[in-house]
This record gives sequence, C-alpha cells and structure tokens, in this order.
Amino acid sequence: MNDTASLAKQFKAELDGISTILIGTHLNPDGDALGSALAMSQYLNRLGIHNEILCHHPAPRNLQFLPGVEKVRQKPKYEKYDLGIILDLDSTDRLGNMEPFFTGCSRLVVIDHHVPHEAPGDLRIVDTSASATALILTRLFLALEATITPDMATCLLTGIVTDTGSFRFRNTTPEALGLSAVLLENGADLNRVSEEVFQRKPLASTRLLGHTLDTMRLDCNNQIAWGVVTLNDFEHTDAKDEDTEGFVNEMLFIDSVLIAAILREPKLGKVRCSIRSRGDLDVASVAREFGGGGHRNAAGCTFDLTIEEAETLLVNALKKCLASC
Ligand SMILES: [Mn+2]
Repeated sequence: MNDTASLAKQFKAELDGISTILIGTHLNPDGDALGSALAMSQYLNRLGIHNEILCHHPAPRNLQFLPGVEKVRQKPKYEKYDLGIILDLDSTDRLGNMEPFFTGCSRLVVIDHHVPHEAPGDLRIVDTSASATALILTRLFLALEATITPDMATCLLTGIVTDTGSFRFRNTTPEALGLSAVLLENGADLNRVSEEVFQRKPLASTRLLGHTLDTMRLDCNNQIAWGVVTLNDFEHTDAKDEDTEGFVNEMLFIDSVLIAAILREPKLGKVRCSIRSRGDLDVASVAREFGGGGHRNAAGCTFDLTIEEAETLLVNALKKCLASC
C-alpha cells in the first residue's frame, strides 16, 4: 500500500500543469480496457482536464452500456497532447493504429497488470499480481482520495468482473473482492454489469457456438481441445468476431480438457487465437512465441497465415506446452 501511496503521488505530479490528456487502451478492447479508460476519463473530467479516449476498435456490443462509452474514438482532436495514459496493455503496438498519437505525447503513463514486454512509459504503475487494471486504478483513486462516482464505480467494477470471470478465476484475490465491495458502496451496479457483459448475446453468436462445438477437435487424450471458426462460418451465421467471446471457455469446461483454444478467421489471411488453460500450464508463453501475450491461464496471439497453417503451428506448440508440464 505504501507503494501505491508513492505511485499516487507521482501520478498526481504528472497531472500538474497539464491541460490535454490522451487516454488509450488495447485493440479488441475488453471490459477491463474500456472500464479503466472510461473511469480514468471521468476522474480527469472532475479535475477539469481536457481528455480524449482513443481505441483502435470501437466498443464491442456487450460494453455499449458503459457510462461515457460514446467518448471512445478512433481519431484525436489535436495534433499533440501533454500527457498520454495507456491502460491494460504491455506494449505500445497493442494500441494498433492509435500508437503514433501516444508516442507523440510529451510524457506517457502506463497503468497495467500484464507481464511487461517492452516496459514503455515515463511513469509505470504496473502490478502483475493485480487481478485487473481497474483494480490498480481503484487503489490509485482511493490513495488520491478521489471521489468515485457511481458511473466510475460501474466502469471499474466491469474491469474487475471481466478479468476475474465474475470472481471465478484464480486471480480473484481478497483485494479484488474487497475493492469490489468498496465500488458497490460507491454505487456500482453489479447486476447490470453481469447481465450486460455475460448474459446477453445475439442469436447468431449462439448458432455459431453450436457449429464450433460440433466441429471441435481434440488431441492428447482429450486434454487439448480447439475450435476453428472460418470466414465461411462467420458469413454463414452472420456472426461477428466479437460474437465468439467466451467460446474458448465452453471447451475448457470439458472435464478432461487442460488447454483449450479457438482460432478465428475474421478475414482471409488473418487468424486470431484465444488460448485458455487450467492450473500451472502457462499458455502466455505459447502466445508470446507467436508475438502475442497475456496471462498464464488466458492468452492470445494473431497469425498472418491461412487458418490451416495457423492451426498446425498453434496445436504443435500447445502439445509441447502440455508435455512440458
Ligand atoms: Mn486487464
């Protein structure tokens, strides 16, 4: 906590005399990415500091309920900003097309919980043991004695709920529960967050899930399961890439499965993979092998290959990962 107090002081010092701030987060933003960015924006609004949020992709359907989400844009207003604050990412290339706007900022603050890749930033508030970036931000706001409004609390809780899988993953620490309770006291709407993030999806998504589970592949005595969603599957069901969110978990739920993966081909020559594992199996190292990253039990990477080529490479690496344990 002392560490938080000193980082909070340094963060406050970064805001001294600043009039424009650019807030950024990663490609394919999740609840932690957008929840953190929006909470930061609302904190800066209360301080009267002009701020904008940039993200390579717009907010996905299940995060459209987040207060202030209309602020997320793909283009900045000005040419140069005093300060950039990037949240929930470990390297600036995860900013996608937004990267040059942030590397052009006079100073850069990084707030994150991933294992660092490149360690960019003039001030780094990074804690790899934190369940979510939103949790680090909650700590920071409390240390700064900032008012956490109900909207900020809902955004922050969305980050914690998303990254802990509704308080089910092993990163659900006493602190995650304790700070979530604080956010509830500040007016966060847990029921709304759970329903919007996890319990509402288009028919096309469920149809595509059916097809993906139907064609699921298994290897190593059913300890590895993976699904492949081709461009043709997307077109056939009218589903979007974001509609495959959670598919990989459905495969990990199978009792024999230790590693699950989903490969999607949202366009030809581009393959996105999400990988999940149980226990000590480190799939982040597999993802890093292919230029991706993440956490031990939840990681991802992208291939500029055909889906068949990507499948061969990934499955071989997953088999190695399983054998090494
Ligand atoms: Mn996160």
